[in-house]
Amino acid sequence: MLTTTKFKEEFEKIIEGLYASNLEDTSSIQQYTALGNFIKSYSSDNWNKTNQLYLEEQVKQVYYFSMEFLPGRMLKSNLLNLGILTTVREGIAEMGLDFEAIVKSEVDPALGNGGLGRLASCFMDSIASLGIPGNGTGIRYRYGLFQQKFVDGYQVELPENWLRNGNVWEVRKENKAVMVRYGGEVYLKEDGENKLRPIYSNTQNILAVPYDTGMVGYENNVVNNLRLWSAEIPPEEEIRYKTIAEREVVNQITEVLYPDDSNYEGQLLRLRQEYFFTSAGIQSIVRFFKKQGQPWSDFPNKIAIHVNDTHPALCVPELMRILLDEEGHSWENAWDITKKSISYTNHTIMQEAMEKWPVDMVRELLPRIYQIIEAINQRHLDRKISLYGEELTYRTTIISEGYVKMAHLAIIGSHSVNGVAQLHTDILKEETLHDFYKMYPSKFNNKTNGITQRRWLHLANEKLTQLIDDKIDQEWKVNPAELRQFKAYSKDSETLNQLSDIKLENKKRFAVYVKEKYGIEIDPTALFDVQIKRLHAYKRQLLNALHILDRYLKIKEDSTLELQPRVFIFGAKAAPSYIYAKQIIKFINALAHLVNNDPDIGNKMKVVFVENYGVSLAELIIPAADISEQISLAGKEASGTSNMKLMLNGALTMATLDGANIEIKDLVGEDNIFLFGLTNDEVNQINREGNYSSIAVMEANPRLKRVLNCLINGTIPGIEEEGRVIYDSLTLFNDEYYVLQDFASFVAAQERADTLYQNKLAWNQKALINIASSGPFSADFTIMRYADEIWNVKGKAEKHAS
Ligand code: 26Y
Repeated sequence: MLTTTKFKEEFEKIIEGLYASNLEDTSSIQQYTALGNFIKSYSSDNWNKTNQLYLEEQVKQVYYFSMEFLPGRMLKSNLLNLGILTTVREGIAEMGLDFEAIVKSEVDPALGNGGLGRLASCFMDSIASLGIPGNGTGIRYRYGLFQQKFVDGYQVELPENWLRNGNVWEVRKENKAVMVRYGGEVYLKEDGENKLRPIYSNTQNILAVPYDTGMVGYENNVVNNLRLWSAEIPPEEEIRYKTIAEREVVNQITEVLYPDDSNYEGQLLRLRQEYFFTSAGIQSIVRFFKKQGQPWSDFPNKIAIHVNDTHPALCVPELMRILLDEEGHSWENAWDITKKSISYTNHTIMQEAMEKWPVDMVRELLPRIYQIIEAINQRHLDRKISLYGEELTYRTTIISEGYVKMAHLAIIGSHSVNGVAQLHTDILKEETLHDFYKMYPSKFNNKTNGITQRRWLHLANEKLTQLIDDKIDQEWKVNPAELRQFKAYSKDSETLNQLSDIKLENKKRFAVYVKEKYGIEIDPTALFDVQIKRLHAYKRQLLNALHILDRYLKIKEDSTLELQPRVFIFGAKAAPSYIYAKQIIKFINALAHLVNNDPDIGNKMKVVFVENYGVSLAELIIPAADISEQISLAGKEASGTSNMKLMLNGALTMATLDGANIEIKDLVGEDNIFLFGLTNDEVNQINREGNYSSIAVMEANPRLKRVLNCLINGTIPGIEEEGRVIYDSLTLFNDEYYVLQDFASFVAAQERADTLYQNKLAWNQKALINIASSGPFSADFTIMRYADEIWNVKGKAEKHAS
């Protein structure tokens, strides 16, 4: 047991050892580093023991391959999971230090774009907390996702040098490095035993060095591993690199994260990145497996390889390459092992985000891998044509029209394909991947996303956590389904008042941030309306903005109007190359400027667009939200996960029937959610009929027409160009995402929300029901399903019953 006294002693020793100075002379960054070191050594025993245990007991392990991880700050989450948060916080306070300042000194590693990366990190937390033997595999980017600043309302991107002050959590393991080979020539040569062996020449060899970070499980003594790979020049090949430019090519491989999440760009460097970490990861798995000395036929019983979207889909040919070329397996054998070991999650149905690589590029960069992909494809076609005919089979080809289609490779090379919410999986089966579904119906399954309640409730909303503990005790912390017991308090006025006090506190905390950062005063008693996610046309931040504009005009028209005061909060980064998204940012910022500075408006409305939205800001905003805007066009958002986090913190969802919103609706009931807009079926029908006219919709709705005119008539200063582009996209170009079609029902739903907010009791009841219904979205449950139904791995203790 750690006592505060013991902690203080050790902490002061670390400070002295690290900085040769007294506490008073240290900065909060130094204090943070010291605390990080303390935590690392406090948990190192368990980290080591966990590794040893997995090795000795030869348990099956999962390797979760993801190009992106968004772990958020780790100091507090590690303390929480180690069960020493309270002790350490007390100790820090007793030494006269500022705990929150120390916490904020940690950089938030932005090694991902959005939902997919954050999901990977929620999964790491749940895998460790369930005691599942699991490892993350990814890239140690030198620079994370760009930092976003607004200059005159425009997004400006700055480099994110997250390693500036070092990284206490990672451990460099140069003794576990492996070599990744690119380019050169390869040909197959008889090896004397009647086997063809590839001979490589002129390859470029890059050293992949792993950096490991402990993934601490919740109060269970488990510490799993997240392994991020970094590219270096192999020391023995230094002599070959004559110029700085040549060296740069190597450094570039893991230099920076691609900042795009929905628009595929066929860049050679990205393909290099993808092969770099999949090859390094697979090599290190095979090395570990061989160390255990088990028969190869046991590989799929000991190893589960999960590919998070297609970015790591080269796992398929890379595992084949090693089995064939280095371990001498027959094709049939290698293929059997590969398919049985690998599983794949799809995160999008947006065509423009589907990865496909030009054949020439793959062949040149990865000649042997390309040969293997060709052979996989040929065998696939040969086998399936007789069963499914040419037409269907050719639609499933991996290589076509000069491209390698990564989703096809991932599906053919794996035993499981899952979507991330029920509707998404249905769309994959019925539409996007229908041909594959016909071929392999049993591969397809749904795994609705989940979130870790530890970060998104325990840490982000300590007061609410305390209230729930007081009412229903602590069992929900290890079995989140128990949150449903909180429903018993939905008519208890004392609890409802406490709930609303907590929300108010959280709103005040956010208001302080807004005031300090932007000088904008927001009223914590107003309704806080929140949309936080990447900026993309299909997510329809525009619809939200048009509603704001509509309100603004209403108040301008009649200043005596009694409207529910609202604060509209946005957080969103746009991909640097996504011009339209950037124009929408400028438009919203200009609208915010207009609204916030208009004396006629005052406190009736404020618009805040926070800069540089990311995990840490989400932790501040989500507990303060009253309304959660989940307003994508039905059929477009695979799942969404901020919808779950906001619900867990008592926000009511303003939702289209898209992604996991549908499951939220099923859990809370239609009375506890605001639904609006076209359904997926309706969208399909309109698409089929092909007679949508956004201009007709605009002409039929004078209020909408008035709003749209403001984009081009100078009402909003500073958006001459952007206003025109947006106006045209919504009218002339017929509004691809049906923003205008859904406008009227959106505004009506917002009016219902205003009315309900007037009735505090009714609102708080619904908030409570949302919190109490959110247990099933725990990532712990999602991971249990992956473990049972896809990976076939077991956790340490079956204490979590669903
Ligand atoms: C190929 C490259 C351009 C690319 C890079 C990143 C393509 C996609 C992505 C990331 C996609 C992503 O974050 N998708 C989101 O995944 C979440 C977790 O499953 C879902 O909740 C969310 O609906 C989906 O948009």
